Amino acid sequence: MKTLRLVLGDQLTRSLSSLADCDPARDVVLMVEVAAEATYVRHHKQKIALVFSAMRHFAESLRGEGITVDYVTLDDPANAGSFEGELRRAIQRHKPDAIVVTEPGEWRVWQMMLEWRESLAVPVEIRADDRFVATRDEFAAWAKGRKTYRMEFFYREMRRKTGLLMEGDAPVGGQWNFDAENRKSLPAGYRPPRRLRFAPDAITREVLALVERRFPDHFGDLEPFGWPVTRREALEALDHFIAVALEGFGDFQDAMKKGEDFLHHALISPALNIGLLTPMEICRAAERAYLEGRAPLNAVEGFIRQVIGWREFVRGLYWNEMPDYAETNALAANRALPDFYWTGETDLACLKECITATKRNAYAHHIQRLMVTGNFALLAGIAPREIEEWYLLVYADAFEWVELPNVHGMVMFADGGLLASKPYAASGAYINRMSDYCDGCRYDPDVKSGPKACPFNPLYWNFLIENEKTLAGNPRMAMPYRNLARFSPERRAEIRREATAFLDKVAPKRG
Ligand code: FAD
Ligand code: DLZ
Ligand code: SF4
Repeated sequence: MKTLRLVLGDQLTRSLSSLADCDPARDVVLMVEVAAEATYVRHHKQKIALVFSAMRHFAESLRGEGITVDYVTLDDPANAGSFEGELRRAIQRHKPDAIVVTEPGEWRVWQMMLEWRESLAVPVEIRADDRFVATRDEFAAWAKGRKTYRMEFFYREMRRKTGLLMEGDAPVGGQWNFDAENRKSLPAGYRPPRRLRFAPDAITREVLALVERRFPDHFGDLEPFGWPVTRREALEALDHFIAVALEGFGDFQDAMKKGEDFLHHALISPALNIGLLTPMEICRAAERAYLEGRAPLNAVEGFIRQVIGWREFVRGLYWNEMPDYAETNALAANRALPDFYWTGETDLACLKECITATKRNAYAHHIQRLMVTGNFALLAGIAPREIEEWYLLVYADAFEWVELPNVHGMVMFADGGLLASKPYAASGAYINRMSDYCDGCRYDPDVKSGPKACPFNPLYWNFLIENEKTLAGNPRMAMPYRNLARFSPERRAEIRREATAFLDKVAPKRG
């Protein structure tokens, strides 16, 4: 039986379920660069370049094994522009008996695949994506009967399942979680390790030219482009992270520093999310570093928790809750995304720093995403859809299964607390404590009102006032609401006035 095997741009893993029984003598692997995927949101230029270059390299490596790969480039004059159009053309060319695909990472594409089973003349088999630690069914079984989902409990299940950092049934070190040790700010004069960048080869250079030509007005700087685009490069990046940065990953996980875009973060999410690495291999590599005394437990546990905890948890939640999940708006947030999210032109120094880094790198580290651009969007009451689209297109690692729960649930609390027990709302004091961004900002994090006041301050209290009905009963919000209760009516009115005047200027209400 001749099988056509469609491999998507974030499925670049040799052990992919749709490639498992590939017969090089008969089968054809189909890979397609299509305008619909490059433009359904206006992805950062580096993200398109990453996906296309990694696809082209993956096709080469399959060909090296003797597999026939039918690769359609974006510039092919006959390119139909969509997955379905290209599948129809490929059916004409190859006359397969069956089509095999691995389930996609986005609900949108999942719906397309379900339709193909009805609309294409050839039977379509959709296989599970087994590149995750937990299956969709496992998460659903764990979630059943729970009103809210908490990562920490799911994470313990994943530790037991994988045996990572386990001694029998007990966690290594006697604790599941060492997060309390992971909130250090950087010492003065601290210099983080230098990170690996990969010089574009001929294939990548060709893709860079294509992206510049076809997507000149998409967000972000295309060059310098240094992301790993092959499995070999991704493994090198992983080794380098473990050798130079993992040691400080825990201690400085929440720290931010001007001009330092990467600190001790792994920089592996783009490669991991397109399939060049697998979650278990990166966790085993980190565990080995601990066992061999090359990295401390708080760093290694923290890192493994992000991967088999958060990453698996948000994926499970996404598939369990979609499509209704994306529609919720528990805080009725409805303001427009400020223009400066696209330009970086703002006098709030922290936002300027994180947004310009995002433009430069198609990357920002977690705490920048959560506590700067995310925190501002939460406090300002930006419409969830607008901020979600921004996060989906600006980062090289953004695919909806991982982006949406992080933005909708973790940042915006739009799911009313299904994912997080409380909103991650913070005033300027938090940003000042965890970064040096406030030094030299025209605003002052210690000033509460007036023209010098850090805008995060009135916005923080205004957020609490506006959402009092929804949030005041949350036990984890008891302290901020106790503090708010001490404010005089005049002080509350002043906060409302200052915050509204600021927001009406940068983020007018929709509708
Ligand atoms: P590190 O900080 O070194 O962490 C190691 C790995 O852990 C990451 O590569 C990632 O695979 C995993 N991880 C860490 N935190 C999370 C998390 N909250 N959810 C899922 N996986 C996690 N991650 C994405 O991969 N794609 C996204 O589109 C994405 N959008 C985000 C949006 C917001 C608002 C927030 C707050 C977080 C988002 N994250 C997303 C999670 C996290 O910020 C990135 O995974 C991380 O910054 C990637 O960089 P790194 O490889 O250097 O990660
Ligand atoms: C992100 C992306 C882009 C920009 N382009 C393509 C493409 O041309 N062809 C392809 O197969 N995949 C692409 N991707 C990744 C898909 O958007 C991704 O596979 C789906 O969103 C499902 O997760
Ligand atoms: Fe950001 Fe406020 Fe600090 Fe300026 S003072 S960098 S706006 S937190």
